[in-house]
Amino acid sequence: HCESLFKPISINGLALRSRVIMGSMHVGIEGLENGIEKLTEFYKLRAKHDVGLIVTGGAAVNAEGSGGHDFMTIYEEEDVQRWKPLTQGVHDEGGAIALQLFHAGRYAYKASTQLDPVAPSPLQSPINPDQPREMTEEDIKRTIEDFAQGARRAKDAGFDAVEIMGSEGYLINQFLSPVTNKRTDNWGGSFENRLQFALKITEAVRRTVGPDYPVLFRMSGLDLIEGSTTEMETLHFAKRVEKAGADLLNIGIGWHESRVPTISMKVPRMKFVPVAEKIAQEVDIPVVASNRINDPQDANDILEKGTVQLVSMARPFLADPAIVTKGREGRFDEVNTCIACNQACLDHVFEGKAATCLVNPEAGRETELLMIPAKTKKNILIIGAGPAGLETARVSAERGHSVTIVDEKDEIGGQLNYSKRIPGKQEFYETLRYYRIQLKLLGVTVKLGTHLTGEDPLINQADEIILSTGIVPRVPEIDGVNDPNIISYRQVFEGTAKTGDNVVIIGGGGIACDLALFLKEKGVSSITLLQRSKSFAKGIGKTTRWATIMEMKQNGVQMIGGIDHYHCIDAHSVTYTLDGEKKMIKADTVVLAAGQLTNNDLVEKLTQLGKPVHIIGGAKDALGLDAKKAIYDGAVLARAL
Ligand code: FMN
Repeated sequence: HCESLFKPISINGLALRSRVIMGSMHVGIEGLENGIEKLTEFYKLRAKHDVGLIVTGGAAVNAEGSGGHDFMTIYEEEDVQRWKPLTQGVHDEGGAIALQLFHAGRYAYKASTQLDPVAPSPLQSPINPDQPREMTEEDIKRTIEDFAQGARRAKDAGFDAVEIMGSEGYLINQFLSPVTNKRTDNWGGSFENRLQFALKITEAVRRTVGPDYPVLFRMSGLDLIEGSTTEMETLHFAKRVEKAGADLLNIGIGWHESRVPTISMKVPRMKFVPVAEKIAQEVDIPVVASNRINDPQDANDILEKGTVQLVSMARPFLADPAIVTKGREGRFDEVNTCIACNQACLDHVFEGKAATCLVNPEAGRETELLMIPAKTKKNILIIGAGPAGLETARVSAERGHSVTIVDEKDEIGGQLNYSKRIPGKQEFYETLRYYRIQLKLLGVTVKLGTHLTGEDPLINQADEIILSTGIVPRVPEIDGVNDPNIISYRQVFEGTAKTGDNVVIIGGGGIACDLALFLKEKGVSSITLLQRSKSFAKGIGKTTRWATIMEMKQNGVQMIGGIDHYHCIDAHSVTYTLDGEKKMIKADTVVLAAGQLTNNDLVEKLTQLGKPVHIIGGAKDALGLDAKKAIYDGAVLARAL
């Protein structure tokens, strides 16, 4: 299966196991206690599973270029020794690993580097609080040398290759673009001048590591910034980087500050492959396509065409370390697919936390969440087949327990079944498919359409009971809220209630936003969200929230926040006070999406029966409800059973 993934290829003498590169990800694991050991285990697990070449997260080539305090570094001689266990570990698994040579330029934070960020010109980025200092001629020469010395150290530390980070709006990209480079000396002005910084770095790196060491270059295929590098310039740049000594071009998409989604779930799979294909036509060295390639069969199709030579998958290796191996073995429906939610990877990194994965909490926790067979085999009963229950079932069964999972609904997945129906969130189907297949392979008994109320043979036979019954929608305390014609978001998602053409939604969190976009796609013309808080989509992580708000605005969804008080509500109107003024809004349908409460009615009955119960996910903490936490809860609990 997936033969094209395994068609032999060498990069300057480095024979790769497959044509899949694990794309660079700063994961922040190195900043944890025993971080190097943890990062080594993280990479080893991927190396073991047929990855062609792993690229590390960006490793700073000097102090002012660092991405943050817990980012990799390669600017001190100690770094050579520091990274040796990591390269050794990957080699022990038969894998190969490249170090990414990184300089953040104006994206560096003064708060974490304690230094002024530097850039070709003193122009502040819209996503950074610090204004950078303009680099002097001397700074430029020193930085070029820093890249070269970083490459030397990487080679000494046993890395199989280096990748020069020239995309995503970081320093090298800042020199290339007329938007960020306003210099009037030899490093700015004409395109020829602006590309010199990248070329001089590539040449210096090549000189330092010698002719026989693989040097990769990550270039921006598309900046998605107004007035930035043109397509013609990009194609020309590719040829020049090749000539300067690069052995491979890895095509990055978009700058961090660009307001076009490039990696979110809403980006269609493989959307940016044509960008890499175009560049590949211009050069003779291998070209890598990147972003939203999350399926081994898709990857194989891309490579089969022969228009690019390799593919990069970054987050898909968080979701499933064995994705390439499963592709080779034709176990396609066993892949835990990256849904591009960013909730546990990129969002964590932005919050200064180590990256992990919503659909695979074991990612980044390779030394903690081990799969140890259970000492005594038990009968485990799991009530509620939402994400928390599903992960509990999977891990418990994998550990050797006899597992039964029940749900009152006719399908597994709980609220994920709502998510999958939202425009642009169809990837959730994959998570449900993954669990369905896993439970089947592991012999878990799945009883759907089963509502347990207390006394039941299933309960009597269980050694351990897990309550993962999730949540019930919260009904806000407003006069008239019990009007039977006011409906809940659940009824809308489940199709048991119809809405009119003018809908008012009470609530403005993630579910309310999902609901608005769902109704918009169904053709509802007027949608208004009302809530007390001023900021909408609050629960959604930093990396996707802006795009959700943008989408809502583009779709003409009204968002009225900061409501002081709701006076009364019925099926066709809501009366409230905003900024001291009493107002009334009319609607065909009023829908409640105003938070949730734990659904754990069963606890009392089970306790009365003398059965110990473990409560997890939304059933335990409705406020903190999300799939990430639910799956993590399941992963942890199932290891303690
Ligand atoms: N790209 C880099 O070139 N250097 C980085 O240090 C880097 N860090 C990342 C950290 C995280 C948590 C994520 C999710 C992405 C990062 N990226 C970085 C971008 C990825 O290499 C990749 O381009 C992006 O995730 C899209 O590809 P994917 O859909 O296969 O994940």
